[in-house]
Amino acid sequence: MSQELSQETKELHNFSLALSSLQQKVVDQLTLSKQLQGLMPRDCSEVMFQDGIHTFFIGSDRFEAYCNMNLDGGGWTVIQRRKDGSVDFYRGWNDYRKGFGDLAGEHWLGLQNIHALTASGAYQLRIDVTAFDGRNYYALYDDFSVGHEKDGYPLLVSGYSGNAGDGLAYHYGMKFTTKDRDQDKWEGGNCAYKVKGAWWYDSCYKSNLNGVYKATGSCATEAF
Ligand SMILES: [Ca+2]
Repeated sequence: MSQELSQETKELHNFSLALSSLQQKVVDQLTLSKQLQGLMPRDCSEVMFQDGIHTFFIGSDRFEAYCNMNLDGGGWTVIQRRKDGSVDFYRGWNDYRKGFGDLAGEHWLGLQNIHALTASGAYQLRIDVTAFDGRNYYALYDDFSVGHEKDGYPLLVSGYSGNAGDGLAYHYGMKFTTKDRDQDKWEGGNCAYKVKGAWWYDSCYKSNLNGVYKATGSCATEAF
């Protein structure tokens, strides 16, 4: 009897040791996963890369984006680029949600990625545009975020400086509208359909950076 008990005690002891080792392994895994997360960049400001496409991680999400490491101190994660009209921007909700185009050329990063990014920390937004006369202008916003999909990916942007004019104040708090999802404030119809774009339309816009691409021409300055 005593021998059996002793055997059982021994087994229990071994079991306890095994359990403790298992617990240690679980702790190690958690530590490792946290350490890896720290090593995995969430945007271009956390890397020492050169200009180009890089992979980022936010929580369990993984996405690719183009980093501009030269402009205004570098570290900029590009969320939209248009330069030659090679990519069609008159698209529906799903494309604007997940992103489209060529990251090295014309593209839209995707509302889901932009939301995940701007929900993970504090972000500035910088917009650089070239006018039809060839001059460059910029708008810098100190605070920029895009809200959750269930709220319509609303635009929250403030703290303007620059020489392009504040074309986003009018759009503050607006939901995102595409030709197949009217979330704008124009009761007469869908702004995206009307002006062939996709944006945080009110009724309808003072900026329309996903609108029809034109290499030459003139532009209207009044809100439609
Ligand atoms: Ca409408």
